[in-house]
Amino acid sequence: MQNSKSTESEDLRIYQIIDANLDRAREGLRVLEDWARFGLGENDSVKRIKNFRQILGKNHLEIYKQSRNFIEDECKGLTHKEQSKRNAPDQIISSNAGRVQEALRVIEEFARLHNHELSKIASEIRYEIYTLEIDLLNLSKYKDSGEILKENDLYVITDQKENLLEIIESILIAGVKIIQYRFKTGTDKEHLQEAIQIKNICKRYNSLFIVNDRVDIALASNADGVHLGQDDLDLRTSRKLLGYSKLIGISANNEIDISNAIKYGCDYIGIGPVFETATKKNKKPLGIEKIKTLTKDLNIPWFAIGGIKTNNILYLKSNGIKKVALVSQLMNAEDPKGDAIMILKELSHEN
Ligand code: TZP
Ligand code: MG
Repeated sequence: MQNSKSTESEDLRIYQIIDANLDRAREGLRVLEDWARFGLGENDSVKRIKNFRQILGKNHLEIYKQSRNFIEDECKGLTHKEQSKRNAPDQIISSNAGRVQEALRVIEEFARLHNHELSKIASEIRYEIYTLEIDLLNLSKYKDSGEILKENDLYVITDQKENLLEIIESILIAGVKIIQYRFKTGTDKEHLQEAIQIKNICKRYNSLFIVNDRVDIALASNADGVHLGQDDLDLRTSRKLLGYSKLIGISANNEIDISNAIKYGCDYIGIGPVFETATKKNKKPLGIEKIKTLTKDLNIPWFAIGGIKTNNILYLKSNGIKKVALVSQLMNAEDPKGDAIMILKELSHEN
């Protein structure tokens, strides 16, 4: 049986463990909070994290803090070489979320006997941190994807081709950063299989992979986004299903569809056809003037589409149309890489 002295020193050791882990959890939470605040501008997440920090702060009792003065910690200041390798925000989010989860688990275990309330709180917050971590990682990725959309003027849409993977790789080598996978015939199984293959290639080139028409294939292939036409699943439902983990692009060719797309929070719009195109034979071209009118107050990224070729890009640019999406010019090219390089060059020219 323990005498009262050893019980007292055991209590102090437990208090010290709780004290150290409350500090750890609160520090880790502060890192996550600052990324949510300054890195992502995500007020909801900031509030959520601040709330956890405050609950832990309130439960950081004086007896825990006092225990620091009694027992020397020989391992103080030890670092692990992995710590110096963390630099990308994603790694910082993951490692700090992990740190908070571990610390809370320790608190949960050691507080169980003498502070049941704290043990319960630690367990509840720990579960919330798992989802918070995923939310922050998704938001970070969503934000990065949005930047790629903003910064890149060429958006390439695929067609069904025997050597599609080869074509895609060659245009990615050329520097294309946005690929939309468009399929119209075949089984869902084949679509998903090909989507995953293309996603993997795009990932190697740090390029966006967007799935046309299908929210389910976008989710299953872990795409960066989905592109929806007016007859596809509506934007509000799609956002509900996807949350802010994926970009949503909308095809629109009139004022109402454009204003609805904006109202319900799409990330970019494809507007066209600008010119006549064999890829969408039944669609009447809008023409340049109409496109200019439709887009004059747009302040999200938008891409003109339809009949855009190497020979009309400079003309579009001289009319203020700077971002373009195209299918056949690159899908049917003899030299997709060469053509992509030429188009990228034309788009980047100041004029
Ligand atoms: N939406 C409006 S026009 C179009 C789409 C998908 C097809 C564009 O294809 P192309 O071959 O670049 O003219
Ligand atoms: Mg569609």
